[in-house]
Amino acid sequence: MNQQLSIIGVPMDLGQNRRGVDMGPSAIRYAGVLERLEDLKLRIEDLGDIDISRPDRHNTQKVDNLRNLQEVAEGSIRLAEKVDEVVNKGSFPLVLGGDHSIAMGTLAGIAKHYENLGVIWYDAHGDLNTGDSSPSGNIHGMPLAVSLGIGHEKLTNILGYSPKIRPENIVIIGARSLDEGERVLIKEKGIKVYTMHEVDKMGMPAVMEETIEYLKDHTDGVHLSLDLDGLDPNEAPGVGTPVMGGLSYRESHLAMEMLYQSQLITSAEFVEVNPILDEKNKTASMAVGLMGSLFGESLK
Ligand code: HAR
Ligand code: MN
Ligand code: MN
Ligand code: MN
Repeated sequence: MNQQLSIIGVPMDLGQNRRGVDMGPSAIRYAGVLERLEDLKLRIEDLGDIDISRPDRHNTQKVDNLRNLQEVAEGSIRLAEKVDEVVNKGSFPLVLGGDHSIAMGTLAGIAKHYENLGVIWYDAHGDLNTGDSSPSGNIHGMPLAVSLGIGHEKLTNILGYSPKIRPENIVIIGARSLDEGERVLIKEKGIKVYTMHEVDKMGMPAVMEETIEYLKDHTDGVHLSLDLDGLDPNEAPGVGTPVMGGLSYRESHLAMEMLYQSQLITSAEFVEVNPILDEKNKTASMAVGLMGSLFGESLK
């Protein structure tokens, strides 16, 4: 794993309806991310936060069932440009959300540097909706589809190219809330998914072994997109769209350790931390704990 690391905060809350997730980056910094990773002898720079516009939320317009389309697209472009810079100088981008719509920008900045970027989508949701299939119009439920080139052109064409990733390079882990349109897309595109059913049946060690084996041979880099709602809301309550029956902290910690040992991960983002819905910054602390595990804290 690359030893120079660049932290980018994205105070984005326009990809969904609930207030507070824009404070995620602050909460994660407050939970000690810099100190924690510095202790691992990583060279860290904190690039601060990307500028996100603050429209009047009472008067937002939906375009083609896409809430805050213009503002989300603009923020994603700014993030993509920053991530691109970081990868260009050979540093590992560690992006802190913000809602999951930011993954479109992160992936846009990263994928142009790879022929075959792999993606691990650790999430209760598939985030494979389009304006047509979305029950909510919330763009945070769409970034994986957008990165496959499916969706509104303003989103799919960030940084002027599309698609960013191929369906066979994606592994979804922890899914337990998939909409009908998302199920169809998963089948049609042959996307690999370990739902909670598979995790329960196989156990996390086997899921991660298979995931690593699957991605190892045909990718030249792997991005980890970790939505904190992949974890169980009893343990990680500070998320906007909790779904019961999720992954435990121990399972997630092990998953991160196995990824560290694989040395496969070349970029990462931790999203959907909402400190207003949290209990004593527990979810942000959990995110920081998982980052520690991802960078080898307990194994070095
Ligand atoms: N699938 C639902 C929708 O599209 C809920 C999406 C919730 N998304 C996130 N990201 N929290 O995973 O509206
Ligand atoms: Mn210290
Ligand atoms: Mn998500
Ligand atoms: Mn989710």
